[in-house]
Amino acid sequence: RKPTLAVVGATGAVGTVMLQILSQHADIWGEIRLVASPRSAGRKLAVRGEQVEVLALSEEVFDGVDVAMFDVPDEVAARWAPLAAAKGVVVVDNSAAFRMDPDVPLVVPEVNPHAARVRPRGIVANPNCTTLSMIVAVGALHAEFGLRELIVSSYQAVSGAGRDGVETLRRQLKLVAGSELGTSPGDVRRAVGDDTGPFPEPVALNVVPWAGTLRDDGWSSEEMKVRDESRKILGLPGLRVAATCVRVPVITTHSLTVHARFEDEVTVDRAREILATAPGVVLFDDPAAGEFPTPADVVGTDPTWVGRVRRALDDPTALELFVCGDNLRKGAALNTAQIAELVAKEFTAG
Ligand code: 2RA
Repeated sequence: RKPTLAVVGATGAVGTVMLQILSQHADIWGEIRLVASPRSAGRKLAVRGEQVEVLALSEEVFDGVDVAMFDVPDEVAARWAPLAAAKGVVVVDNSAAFRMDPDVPLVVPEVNPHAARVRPRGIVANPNCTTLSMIVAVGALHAEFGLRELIVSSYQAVSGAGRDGVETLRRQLKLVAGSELGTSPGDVRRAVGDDTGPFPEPVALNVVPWAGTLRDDGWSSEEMKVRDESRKILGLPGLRVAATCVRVPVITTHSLTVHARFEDEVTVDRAREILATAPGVVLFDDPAAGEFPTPADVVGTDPTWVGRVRRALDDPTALELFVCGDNLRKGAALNTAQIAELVAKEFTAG
């Protein structure tokens, strides 16, 4: 039989992409139920070419549901995912509420698909978009070379902060367009005003070395997620990881520079072969021809794009990469849908 799916948070930035993906992927689902906050209930959204009414989140909404994809704030997921799981629903959750719970697998289907089968709490967690934007490429290299250390810097798109992030950048871009701004200290700040939306500083004509909330010793929550989640997904609890997360004026698609150190010497030729054949990865790397991934070209696509593959000049065991991934697709909705599809196979297999 075809399993019943609920999409919880169907009206958000990621929920919208979830519905597009459900309309594009093979139609493996029976009923698809759309769920959101009471504020959005009654709206109709298109999925699989049909208009479906959005239902208000309640316990009853999970009656008869087999799998639920959640994209809601952490505190909403923390309350509702266990309630749904208690009704027998397998919850695939894209919040941070359960990612580091030892009884909740953290799954990237190209890297650790088997982890999705062991879910003592009935919940499978989807990683954060920053981790997801590079982990498929890094995981493929790890499988061959054995990863020892990861040093990354992110260049994160504003849609990682939701619709508010996108609206903030668009508003600020209008305020600075066609101007001579960006030539003296504080001129951009004065032009965009005090309302910097979800960001601590203006993001138009700027880069902001901050994403998430403050954690111990000056680290951001986003940087801690990259470290903790990479370790869990790769099954390397002692992996050395250092991340610096930066917001840039890009609407959608996170980019990262990656310095990855491995157990033994690596060659660029072998690394390129691995990246060229790894599922979910596109190697796009010919600097002489001006070819490398950029967010403006990658947005709207599914794979993890890799370019600028070099061996570190001072360490023959390390590689340098530039990686781009659409933070709303692979970084959120797509990976969640891929996990849900893995779980769905258990139902269709009987
Ligand atoms: C961001 N990674 O880009 C976050 C969203 N979960 O802000």
